[in-house]
Amino acid sequence: MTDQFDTDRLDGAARDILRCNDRGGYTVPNGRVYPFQWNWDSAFVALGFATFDRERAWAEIETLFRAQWDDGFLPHIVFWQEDEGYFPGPQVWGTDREPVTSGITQPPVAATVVRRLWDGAVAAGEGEAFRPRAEALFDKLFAWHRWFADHRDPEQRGVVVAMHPWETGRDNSPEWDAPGESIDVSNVGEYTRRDTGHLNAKMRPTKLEYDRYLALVQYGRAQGWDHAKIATGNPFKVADVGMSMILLRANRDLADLADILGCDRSAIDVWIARSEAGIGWLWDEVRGTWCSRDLLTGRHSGFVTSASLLSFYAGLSNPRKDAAMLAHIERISARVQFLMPSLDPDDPGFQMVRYWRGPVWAVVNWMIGTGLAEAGHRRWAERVRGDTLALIARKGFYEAFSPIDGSGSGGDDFSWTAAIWLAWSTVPAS
Ligand code: 9WN
Repeated sequence: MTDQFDTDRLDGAARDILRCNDRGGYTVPNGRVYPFQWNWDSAFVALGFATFDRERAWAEIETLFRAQWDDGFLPHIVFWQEDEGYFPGPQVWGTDREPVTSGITQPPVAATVVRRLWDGAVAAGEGEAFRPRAEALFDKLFAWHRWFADHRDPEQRGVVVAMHPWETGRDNSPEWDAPGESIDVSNVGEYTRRDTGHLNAKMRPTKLEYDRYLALVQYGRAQGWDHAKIATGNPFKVADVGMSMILLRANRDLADLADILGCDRSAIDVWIARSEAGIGWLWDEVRGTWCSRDLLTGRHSGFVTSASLLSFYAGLSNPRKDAAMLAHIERISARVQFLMPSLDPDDPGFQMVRYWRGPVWAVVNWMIGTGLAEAGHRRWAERVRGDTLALIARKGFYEAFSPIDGSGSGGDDFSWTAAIWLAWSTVPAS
């Protein structure tokens, strides 16, 4: 599949993007639109660096964890430097921390990445050199995952309850439309968005969605970013299928790391068991899909999204549900040129360029493809990988892509897209 691409040239371009977006120990997703360090972006970026600069890959994660709070919370943005180009900036968040951070988190991909960095170091005969760094990161990852158990699963269901759409990383997914209606936006006040100054507004969330994002930031700030208080009274509490699958996977990788490093894994095993027992709550029998579920109303979203397909990545195995998800892939593949759209193209709300309502995201494809390959669905895994590479080779390193015609959407020269290119250009999905 990769033979049709000019792999050497594209590998070089991808490395150049990572180097260019490197701000010294951390990488911005895109210099103009996102001038700070983002949590799950950095995890994926480390996968890219690992293909040519192992030291720099580890540093990416270590820098992120320098912003960890004492209770284990790991913020979604670290504002290492001032930059007027992004809204909402540190003053709006008002977390009063050093370094300055946001007050919400993002999907916990990092443990899975550290597990891979470790394997890479061992394969290169450098395991012992990296062991102290792996041990230090293990403790920090463990503290973050414990924070999830303490603050993002208030009913102890074995899922991850997002307190903000930004926390899910899938900001304007239609999964948040109905739950978002209970957010009071009447006191949000005036503000100026910066994203629509950089990018076509058609590719971005709407004004109503931004009002809701800001109302939730104002709510968290009014609670002094006390996550226990937020978990009790937040007007938005949605068990996110994406984060729930990603955390289950991350806990499996963290447990493996515990074994490798000789650390205690008993608490991690409890979290895994709780997830395995509880995640069925996110299966929508009517729609026949995994999807998010509003904790406040108990309602399933009913949407088939790219996050629905992370069940394989999570290591879940159920013949009936797996068959249903594979049937969704088959159906969707007949409707689009490039897998995997972030929303089912048969959904009336599908929009090919509006952010998380249609476009393909390379990082989500990496997780879907990895999971499908591990579950033995190699044909689909290779299709997802091949489509990802074809999109990038044809159009460039965009933030996301139309699944219909492949056009790039969002920012260009995007770090995580470059990273996934590097992680996938030479090796099959695994
Ligand atoms: C808000 C940086 C981030 C990604 C998210 C993506 C987008 C931010 C925004 O950009 O979110 O966190 O302002 O749109 O949705 O997944 O981490 O690339």
